[in-house]
Order: sequence, then C-alpha cells, then structure tokens
Amino acid sequence: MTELNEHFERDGFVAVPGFLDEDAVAECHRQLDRFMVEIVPLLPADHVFFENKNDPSTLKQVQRMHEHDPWFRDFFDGAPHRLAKQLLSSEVVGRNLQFFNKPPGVGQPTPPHQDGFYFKLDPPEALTMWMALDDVDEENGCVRYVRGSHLRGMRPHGLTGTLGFSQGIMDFGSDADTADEVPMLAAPGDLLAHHALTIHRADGNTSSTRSRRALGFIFYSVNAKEDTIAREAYQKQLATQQEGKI
Ligand SMILES: O=C(O)CCC(=O)C(=O)O
Repeated sequence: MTELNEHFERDGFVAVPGFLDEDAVAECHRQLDRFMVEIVPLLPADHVFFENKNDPSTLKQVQRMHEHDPWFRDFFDGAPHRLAKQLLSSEVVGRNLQFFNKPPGVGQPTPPHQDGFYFKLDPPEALTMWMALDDVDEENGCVRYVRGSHLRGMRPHGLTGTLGFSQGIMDFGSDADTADEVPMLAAPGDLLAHHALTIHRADGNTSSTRSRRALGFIFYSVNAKEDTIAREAYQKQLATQQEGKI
C-alpha cells in the first residue's frame, strides 16, 4: 500500500501538493475563463449557483462541468480518475466535476457535512477531490476536515438553507469534532481528497479581494450501489428548497 493510501485510510483525507504544476494550473485557468464565457450562459439554472442571483460576480458553484465541455471531461477522466482508483482500491466511476468559489467578501460558509449523506450509497465507498486554483487559507475559507471521522459512521443531517450545500450536521461542534479538525491550507494546483464519510466544512471568505476558486471531482467505487429511492426523495426535497434561489 502506498503512503497516500495509508494516510487516506487512517485520516479519511490526504493532501497531494503540486498535483498540477504551474503550467497546468495556468492552462486550467484559461479553460475555466473560456468555460465561464462560452458555456455558463447556456447551462440550466440548477447547474449554476450564485450567492446573489442578480450579480454574476458572485458565482459560487457550477455542477457537472464534464458533461458540458470536452476539455473538462478529458481532464476528469485523466489523472483525477487514476488517483481515485488508487485511493479507493477499486474501479471507479466519475460522477461530478464541480467548480467551487467563495467570492471575496460574500462567499458563505460551507456547513459541516459528509458527502455520503448526499450520495446515498451502500456501501458508502466514494471520494471527493478538491483542487485549489487560488491560494487558500483561513482568511478566504479553507476546507477543514475532522480527522478520523470517516471511521465513526454517518451523522444525522438536516436542512441548512445554504444553496449548493443543502444538508448539514446540525449537532456539529462537540469537543470531539473540533479537537480533530484540521484546516487545509493549499496553493494553486494542490489537491485534497476525502472519503465520503469524512466530516468537513469551511468558513466564509472574509477577505475583500481574494477569491477562493477550486475544482471538485466526485468518484464512486463500482462496489457502491446507489439507493435510487432515497436519492429521488432527496432530489425532490432539494428542488423545493432551491425554489426562488436559483
Ligand atoms: O468548497 C468547499 O467549501 C467545500 C467543498 C465540499 O464540501 C466538497 O467538495 O465536498
């Protein structure tokens, strides 16, 4: 087993500094700029979220980029797919490529949650990768993981009211949660990977000038079966919750 796998299995997350080199990060930014101009205006409302839907500069999330653009599909199918396969020790299926931003000053906190609660998988064998495209720290809302939380099962979640992160752990914040929380500082091109049961959250962006852009990659193990009834019930609840916000 590699060192990366050992860390991932022990902590429920692992950091891969320099996953993309400087040139690859620059190319990713170029492609992202193109995507924002050419593709975003064509996307359905439930694939693009804004902090303020009347202000395009507050774009906070784009869903399913790999389905809308061949460059991002090829990127998703390359190095992230290979790493997901290694970390889950199984064949994997790429499910979502997302853009995450916390725009300066207005980017809201990401509520504490476990991605597996959204995925509805049995067994919950899946992971999310999060690749920084800006320098990310406490000021602009770095991701924070609770070390080892993937070993303690699924926590109850409730509705948060946060667009893009509709479900959160309502009783989060005990000493056990906070003592093991790790702020994940990252530079452009650094990648974090977390297990579907790992609790994570992020503060809002309190900087007035620095964005906090990232790409997220979701992969399911082929051993994980989707509970389609639970998933449909969740999608219906989500559609009701998003009314008027998107
Ligand atoms: O970008 C963030 O603040 C959090 C992203 C996240 O929760 C995820 O990728 O699962």
